[in-house]
Amino acid sequence: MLITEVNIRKMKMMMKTPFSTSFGTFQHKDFLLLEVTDELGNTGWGESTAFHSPWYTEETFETNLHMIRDFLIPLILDQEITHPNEVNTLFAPLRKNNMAKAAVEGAIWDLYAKRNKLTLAEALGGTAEKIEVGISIGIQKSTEQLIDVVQRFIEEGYKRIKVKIKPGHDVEVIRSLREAFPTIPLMADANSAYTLDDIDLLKQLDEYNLMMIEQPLASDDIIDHAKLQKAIKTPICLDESITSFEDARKAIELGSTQIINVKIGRVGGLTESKKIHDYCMEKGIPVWCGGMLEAGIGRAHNIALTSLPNFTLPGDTASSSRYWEEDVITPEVVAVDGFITVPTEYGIGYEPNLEVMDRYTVEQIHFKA
Ligand code: OSB
Ligand code: MG
Repeated sequence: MLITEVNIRKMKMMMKTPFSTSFGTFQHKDFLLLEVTDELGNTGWGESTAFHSPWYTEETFETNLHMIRDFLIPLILDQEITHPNEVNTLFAPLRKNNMAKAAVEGAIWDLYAKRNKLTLAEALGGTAEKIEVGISIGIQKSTEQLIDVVQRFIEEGYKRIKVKIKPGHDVEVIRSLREAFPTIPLMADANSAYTLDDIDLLKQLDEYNLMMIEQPLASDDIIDHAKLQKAIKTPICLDESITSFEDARKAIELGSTQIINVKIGRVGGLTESKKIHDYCMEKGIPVWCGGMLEAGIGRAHNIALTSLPNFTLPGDTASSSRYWEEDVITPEVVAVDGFITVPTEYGIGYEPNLEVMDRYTVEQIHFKA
């Protein structure tokens, strides 16, 4: 297929409720939507998942725009691509900037699937008809409020509850939650807020039967995580530290992680995500699909990826309505009793809702071969 056109939309959407983590609070999301067109008029959609500030990783939506506009589009425009697996190789001379690369690569995967009359899930080799999802809950004003929020999401059927922790907001919070909900599948995400000096505190979490603790230590570390894992029983799940297949291989080899959170953007695309998935499956390491507070296009990509067989733990891909007043796809993503049905239409399986999209589009930039 020949890529003949690319359209970038700069988007801004307000979150229904602010989302707080150890590194900051999200009130809105600035992001990019990409539409690629081939010589036959097929189209594919991608979403850049970077945030407005470099809190989670070094990328931002502005650095993504710069990379996509000035470096990545020139590499794919007027370019013959046989399979989306080739995009990784085309982008390899450019270092990092994984979320920018993933947005473009994702659009090409969608285009490829549509052109070949496949669902994106099928194109990736996924087989699940429905996927199990959990929910990630931001830091709340009080523990009472957190318990109310957890109660509400359990009633909605989410299959596991993830709560954010940070220094001063950890063991006591988890203790209260466990007391209120003795048997729910529960986990904590620290977003790199601790160091090995906190080892005694992190050990205390072993009492509360957590499924895992996500990214307790530095965002670029795999050495200290291996030391920490030797000292605690709770399985460590790496998020920020895994930016490639090579990171995953090394972290598993060192014993730094027992579970991996795969985010398509963080690892640079669907091809790399699948490579990590396959390797983890071989090594007996379960994976789950993380979230970046995506709008519908990104959410659809997550669902397709999660249909692969080693996504055995519930991911963070919740209903569109958990984040947005209205989403940019039709139908919106809906989790029923903690399950999302993998769509059966070709490509990402959801229609872009241009009317809604236009309402939140700040600017469009068009490229033609
Ligand atoms: O660490 O997974 C994370 C949100 C923003 C930044 C980082 C993370 C998160 C989440 C929410 O946990 C994921 C989602 O619901 O999309
Ligand atoms: Mg995380």
